[in-house]
Amino acid sequence: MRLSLTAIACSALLLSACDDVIVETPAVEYTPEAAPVAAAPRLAVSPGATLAQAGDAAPAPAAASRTPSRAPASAADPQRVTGGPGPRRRVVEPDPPFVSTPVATLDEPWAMAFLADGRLLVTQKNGTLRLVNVATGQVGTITGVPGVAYGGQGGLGDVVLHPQFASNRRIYLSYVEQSGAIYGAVVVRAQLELGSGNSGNLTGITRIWEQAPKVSGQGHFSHRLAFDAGNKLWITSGDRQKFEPAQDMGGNLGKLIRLNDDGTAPSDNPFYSQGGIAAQVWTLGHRNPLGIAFDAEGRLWSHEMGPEGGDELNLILRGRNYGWPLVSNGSHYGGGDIPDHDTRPDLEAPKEWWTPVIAPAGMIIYSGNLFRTFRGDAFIGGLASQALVRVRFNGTSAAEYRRYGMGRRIRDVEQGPDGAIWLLEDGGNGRLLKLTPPG
Ligand SMILES: [Ca+2]
Ligand SMILES: [Ca+2]
Repeated sequence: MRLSLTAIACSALLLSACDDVIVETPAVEYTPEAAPVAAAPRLAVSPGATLAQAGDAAPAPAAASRTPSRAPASAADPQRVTGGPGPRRRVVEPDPPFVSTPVATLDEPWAMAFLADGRLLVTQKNGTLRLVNVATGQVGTITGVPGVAYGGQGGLGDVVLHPQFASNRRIYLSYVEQSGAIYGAVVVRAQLELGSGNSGNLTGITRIWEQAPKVSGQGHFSHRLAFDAGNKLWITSGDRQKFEPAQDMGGNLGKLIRLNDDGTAPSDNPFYSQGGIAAQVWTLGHRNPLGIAFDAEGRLWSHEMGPEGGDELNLILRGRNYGWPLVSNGSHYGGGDIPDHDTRPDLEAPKEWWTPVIAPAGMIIYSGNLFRTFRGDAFIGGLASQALVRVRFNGTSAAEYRRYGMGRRIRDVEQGPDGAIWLLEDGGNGRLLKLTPPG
């Protein structure tokens, strides 16, 4: 193990913010092997933790009982080395490291995506697609959105741009549809035609994917979307609160889905040779994944809500089984036991997990230049925890690093074109917040 000069300096000075220091010494390089991230402390579920039951269901007034995490200022924490060759600049992160500015107010906002011109598409759960001029706070409406089944956890869901949006004007939307007494999420693609004054219209709507089977109830749709650099579309598909379908390769509930941009299954998917729905599947054994993001190395990370306890952050690996409902570090609501992940090493364990729950929703892995010390860290919205949860990675390890109380349930997180971080508060009169460095 190589001990860095920075580590020695941090030990000597016991600076609480030492892990945010970027040191002026080109001779010292961060090596993952030499700087393991300390495991986050585990707190037992408190007697009052029944609020966790509402984490992914309905707005909960109380916050989770776990105290905001401060990673120990140990010499083991990796320093952040940014920039190219040459002298390092010393950067000490302010605490808190951002100021929050409300920009607009929306009705049950759920997801957002920036256009290249800096304006922001925002979905509202009731089926309305908004276009926000974030410079003025003015909010317009994009018409032509298909009818959605609004209720429970369902409605209009995610919105993402095709990687070649500039030339093809294509966007992708997820939403819930109803057939009689059963429900399921669908994904469509459409052309976005922009009008004047933050207005616009969708044309050429084409359905490219749907949950199968449709089932009763209006929970755990998940239906978060992401594109990778190779134009593949990723869809999180929740277990619809039906448990066993997450292990059934005859359906796509409780799975992570990987598709070509036209909805067909790529021939290099892990279960492609099985045909049918299995051909769409990348991973299985998921519960309610509401956040998905790629890191700078192209690794895919997804978080998911646990039951009573056991929220997870998973590194997504081709063809793996993530265990739900066979194992969970949480328990069934009301205390029914579920074996923990460590009882089944054949099933992929989370890289970080939370009990009590944070109720994660939305996620970015920061790659901007506005917050230099944020680069490479994940920022996860917290519903029950009413927080922005920051996770630091060390290769394929991950641990909560900071937790910023926001006083409201946070539904989604995005990174803006200028590197600012944007949050959507959950529920009626949910505000769009812009986070920028203080001062
Ligand atoms: Ca799991
Ligand atoms: Ca358990």
